[in-house]
Amino acid sequence: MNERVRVIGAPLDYGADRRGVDMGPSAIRYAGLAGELAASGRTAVDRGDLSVPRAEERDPDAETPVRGSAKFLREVRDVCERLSEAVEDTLAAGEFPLVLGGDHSIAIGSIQGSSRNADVGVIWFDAHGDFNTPETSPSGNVHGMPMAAALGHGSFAGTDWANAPGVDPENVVLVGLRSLDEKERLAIRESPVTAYTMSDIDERGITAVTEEALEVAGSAADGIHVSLDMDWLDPKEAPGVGTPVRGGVTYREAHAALEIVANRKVLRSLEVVEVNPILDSGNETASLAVELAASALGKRIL
Ligand code: 6HN
Ligand code: MN
Ligand code: MN
Ligand code: MN
Repeated sequence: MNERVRVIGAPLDYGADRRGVDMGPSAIRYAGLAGELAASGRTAVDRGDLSVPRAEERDPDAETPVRGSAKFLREVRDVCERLSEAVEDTLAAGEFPLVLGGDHSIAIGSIQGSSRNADVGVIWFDAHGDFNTPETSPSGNVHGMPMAAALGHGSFAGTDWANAPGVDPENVVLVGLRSLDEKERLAIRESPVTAYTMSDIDERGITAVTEEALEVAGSAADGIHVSLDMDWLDPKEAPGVGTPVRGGVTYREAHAALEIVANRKVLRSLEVVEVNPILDSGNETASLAVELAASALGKRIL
């Protein structure tokens, strides 16, 4: 893992219904990101935020494969293309990309950027599978689609902006599932990805599940991209998210998982998404996002 961290803000909220997640990068910085990265023994450089046009000035249906089926797809694509470049350039410069969301649709860009000309595994910590396509999505929100987009499913197939050819679905692991749409559920079952529900975590414990996830994702030759959706945590710990689902992982389980990730030393890129300061209580979710990023980057108590 590269020692120098490059922070890239992606204040995108086109992929979700609830406004406010565009303020996530600011809230995460305000919660003390720079200090925690230093406490993790990293030197960090903050490249600021990618520019994202205001949603109020855009037509959600300007470019969708089926009308209304993937809202603001053109805007999401535009930001993801630039994010993909930024992540690729970061790795090429020998630095570690830390991407701050923004809603989860930005993962399309980070995964593609991280896996260009490389063989990369993905661990997706999330209450949701984010495995919809414009054809299956009940909401039309692109933040419910990024994993399927990266794997080139549905109308994402053959597009050059969404596919991440460097990611083999055999090396993709979803961890913490507890809310799936019906067609999304079938797509996950039919796909070669590995998926752990909250029941798996209940039965086997977070340590065993995370170690197994690292085993599966870590067989990719060039490392792992971790995508951390803050709604992976229980809403009691992380209330500031747009699509909370009861029954998530605890504060300690989340830390344990990301510490295990850090111990493996295979982390190639990291993103933290879905922090919505408007829905948060006292920047609690942003603070937790900072703590968990620090754990993943190697911060230790002793
Ligand atoms: N997230 N499955 C729902 C949908 O609209 O497709 C929820 C997606 C949530 C996405 O939290 O990143
Ligand atoms: Mn480039
Ligand atoms: Mn998600
Ligand atoms: Mn989610």
